[in-house]
Formats: sequence, C-alpha cells, structure tokens
Amino acid sequence: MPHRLDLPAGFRWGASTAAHQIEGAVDEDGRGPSVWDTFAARPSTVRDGHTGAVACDHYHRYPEDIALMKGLGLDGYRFSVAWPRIRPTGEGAVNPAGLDFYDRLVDALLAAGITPLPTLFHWDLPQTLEDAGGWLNRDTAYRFAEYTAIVADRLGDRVPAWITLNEPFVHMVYGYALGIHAPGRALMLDALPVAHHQLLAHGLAAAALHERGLDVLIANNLTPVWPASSADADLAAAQAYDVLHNRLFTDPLLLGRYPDLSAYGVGPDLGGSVHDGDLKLITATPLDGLGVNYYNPTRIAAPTEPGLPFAEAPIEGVPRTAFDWPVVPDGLRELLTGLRDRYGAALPPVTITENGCSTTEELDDTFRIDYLAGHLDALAAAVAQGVDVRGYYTWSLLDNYEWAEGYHQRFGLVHVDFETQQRTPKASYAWYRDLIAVHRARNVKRGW
Ligand code: IFM
Repeated sequence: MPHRLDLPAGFRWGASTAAHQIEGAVDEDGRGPSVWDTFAARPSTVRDGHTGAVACDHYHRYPEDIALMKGLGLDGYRFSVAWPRIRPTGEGAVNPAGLDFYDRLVDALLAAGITPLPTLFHWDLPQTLEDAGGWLNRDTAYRFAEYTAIVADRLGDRVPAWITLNEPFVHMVYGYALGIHAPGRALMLDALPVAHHQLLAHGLAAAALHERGLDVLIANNLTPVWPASSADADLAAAQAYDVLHNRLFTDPLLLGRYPDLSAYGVGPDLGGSVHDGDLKLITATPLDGLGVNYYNPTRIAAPTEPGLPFAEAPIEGVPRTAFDWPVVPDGLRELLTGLRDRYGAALPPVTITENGCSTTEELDDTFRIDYLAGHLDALAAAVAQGVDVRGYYTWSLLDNYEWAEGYHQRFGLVHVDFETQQRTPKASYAWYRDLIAVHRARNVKRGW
C-alpha cells in the first residue's frame, strides 16, 4: 500500500477556506450584502440563528492567520474572494477598498512564501443579483465574467492560478433545489438552469483569465456512487445519481456535452437554458487543472416514492464524522482512478481542493489525524495507479462558519474560540506541519 510520503517531489501542500466562512466584517469598507447575509437573517434557516457577520474575523486578523499558515510550511493557500466586496451590487461601481483587502492578503501570503490560490465564487452572490434572479438569470454569468476581469487585473501580476467556482453542484442543489442554503429556493428540478448558467459563467471567466495569461481551475464536489445492490433498479438509480452529482458539471467541461438527463425527464437544453454556441464557449478555454473536493462516497438505491429517480441509502460499518458523514478514505482513490478511466486524456492534472472532516474533539483531534492520514495514503495509491495529482488542500485551516450548521461543525486544523477569536493549533496542525516537512526533506535528499 503506497504511503503519503511517497507522493511525488514537488507535490503541493495547502489549506482551504472561503470568504463568508472566515472573514466577518460584512458591513465594512463598502462591502454589499450577499445572499448569505439575507438568508441567515431569516428565522429557522441556520442552526441557532448563527450568521457570518463576525465568523473568524479574518478580515482584521489575516496577518495572524498567515503566520499560522507559515508555521505549517504550506506551499499554497486556497481562499475565496467575496464578490460583494469587489462590486457591492454585483455590477456597476467597483469598491476600491475591497480590492485593497485582497491586495494586502496576496502580498502578505507571498511575503510568507505561500502561493495564493483564489476561488472567485464560493456561494456569496451579491444580493442585488439574486433579486434579479440570481443563477437562474443568464445575465449573472456575464456579471461574473466582468467581476473576474476586475479582480484578475488587480491581482493577476502576483497570482498565477485561479479557481472560478466552488462546488457548483452543491450550490445548485442546496441553494436552489432544496432551499437549505442561500438563497433558499426550493425549486427541485426547475433549478437545473442554475447548472448551465454557472458553467457559462465559468467559460466566460476562464476566457478572461486565459487572456491575461492565468491558469484556470474549477473545484467540483465529486463522490464515488455505490449502488445499494446489483438489482437493475438500484443500478439504474445509481447511474442517474452519478449523472447529476458527478457528470453534470464535469462532462460539459471536459467532453463538451451534457450527460443524458432523461432519467430526470430533462432534455439536453436543460429546460431551455442552453443557447446555441454555449457548450463551445464552456470548453473553449480548456481547464489547466481540475479541483476535486472529496468527503465521502454515496450509496444509492431505487426510489421508494415518486419524484426523483434515486434514493440515498446509508453506508454502514465505517466511522462517521461529527456531521455524520461516513469516513471511507479509499473512496478518494476510487474516485480519482474512476475519473481517469472515464475521461482519459481529457482529464487535466488534478488538485484536491478540499478534503477534511468535522469532529467534536477540541484540541487533541486524533480522529482528524486518522482521517487525513487515511485519505493521503489513498491519494498516494491513486498516484501510484497513474492519476496525475499535483496538490492537496485540506479543508480547513480554521474552524469556521459551516453554512446552515453555523459554528457547530469544526473542520479546522486550528481551533477558533468564537467568543474571543483566540486561535489554538490542534494536534492535527502539528501532524500536518511535520508531514509536510518530512515529505519535503525526503525529496530534497532524493534529489541529491
Ligand atoms: O465548508 C464546506 C465548504 O464551504 C464547501 N465544501 C464542503 C465544506 C464542508 O461542508
């Protein structure tokens, strides 16, 4: 069994966060409201009414957080840019103070020897754009491309690679189909145009980034899909789920076509949202890398009631995180080799842009260490089986605002006391730091 220390020389070690989950300062320096401010202010949306108003106060404490990253020896830091800080209403005037914040952040990262890897959209859409239809409105894609160009013009001289969107699948399903995330729309299959408009936004933004000589990635949440049995009905249900979760956002990018959505009663124009030339535009700028966010596999059975063509079935007999997610490290190897088999030469180099777990442990987080060790060994196995994986960004650097769960799910290598904002590195912080150092030293020695 390959070991995580066998990961190749030059493999990049990182950690991930997202703007609304850590920054706070939602009313400062001209930031406009986002869908998450509006959603969290509504009763019964977020557990215990928690909001991202303060979060980890990273907006003010970023130098301390970068010192923590430097202590880990990170090669890269994945963060997201808050669109409502840059263009408070999503269009029109640019807010210079918003750009200044990310300028300072980028300079401080570079001074610490850490390469910034920004994500341009991690779910915090300016509220005014949502009022005009949000991602159901095709125009949002064009506004996203404009915003991308504004940010890239300011930071592109120092930031080589960019992630356009984070987990467009999760955003569509949780935000627009089920309504358990902002903007809280429960449209079920009528949410599908959100998929196409996000992909269109990616394509337009990717062109703007490439025009400026910058590399382009997207971070897709992907899962191995396990049929509950070998019965035909379960196999068909698993296939339908795979189409929705894994292929809807990856096939158009890598193959230039949507997968067959007939199990959902939907044609190839996704409810009329796909216009002539759109798919060409989405693939015109090839991805320089595919970001993969992996947390767990999904077990799928035939539906027991009318509606969707699948039902989720439990995965038994494995450890579970505080979020009750099953822990299956080898699922990461299975996912990556499966991607390679499915897409072949069309698959660009992969970077794991998120992987981690929430635990109830305070500082002695041995559960997280076991989780990370298992997943990194599985990653090394995928590499040994021929998948080109360039880096690993753990989720997350800090305990933070876990969306509808508020501050209840702690994913960080660093504990945050949300009353005092005191940061305390957990045992997993020391473990990750040592792993990075030994991996680096081992490869230096081999180079001699
Ligand atoms: O916190 C989220 C992140 O914003 C997106 N991917 C999954 C993480 C854990 O739920």
